[in-house]
Amino acid sequence: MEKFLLVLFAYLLGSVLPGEIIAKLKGVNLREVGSGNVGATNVSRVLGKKFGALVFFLDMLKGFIPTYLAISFYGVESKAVMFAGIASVLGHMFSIFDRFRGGKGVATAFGVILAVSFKLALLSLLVWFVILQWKRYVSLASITASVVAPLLFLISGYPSHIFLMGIVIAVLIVYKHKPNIDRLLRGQELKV
Ligand code: NKO
Repeated sequence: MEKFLLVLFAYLLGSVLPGEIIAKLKGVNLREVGSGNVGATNVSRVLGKKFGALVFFLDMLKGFIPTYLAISFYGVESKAVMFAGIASVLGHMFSIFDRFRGGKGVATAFGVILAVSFKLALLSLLVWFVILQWKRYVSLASITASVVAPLLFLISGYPSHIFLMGIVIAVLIVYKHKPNIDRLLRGQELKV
């Protein structure tokens, strides 16, 4: 029961979309500008870097808090960690407060990884950063880092459900980047 409530909390917290709320307060509808996404990248495009950083931080906390709680209560060996992590990302991507729309899950997934391992979070961030510097596409950096992150869990000897959590989150992130992938293939994706 407690575990179920924690997973529910993760989904509900994930469903709160800081990007959308902050943009609305500034009188902007993110769906109509830039990439149309509610994530940190589009907020940064439309409202500037400071707001982008704020949205990244808040979206990241939505993954970090429930996953960290699950690990503190039940230990990383518990499958509750996997369910809490996936639920937070699902909340962000398919928000109950926004007719099951939402963001692409990258910052929230980063928070989940950070709760499991500071070292692997830093490594994922490094992958993201290197691809961004090299190719100048945020989406490509996010897709690559999300595919590499579960492999890092695998080779670092984490329990198999943590690896599975990473795979599920990576598949969800790639799925949500479908419009970006189409634009990348057509050479129409926006560079930074
Ligand atoms: O507007 O469609 P867009 O061009 O905005 O946005 C594409 C973008 C959407 O994601 C975001 C969040 C940006 C976060 C920036 C810092 C990310 C550091 C991530 C480290 C690795 C995450 C790995 C996840 C693993 C499962 O992509």
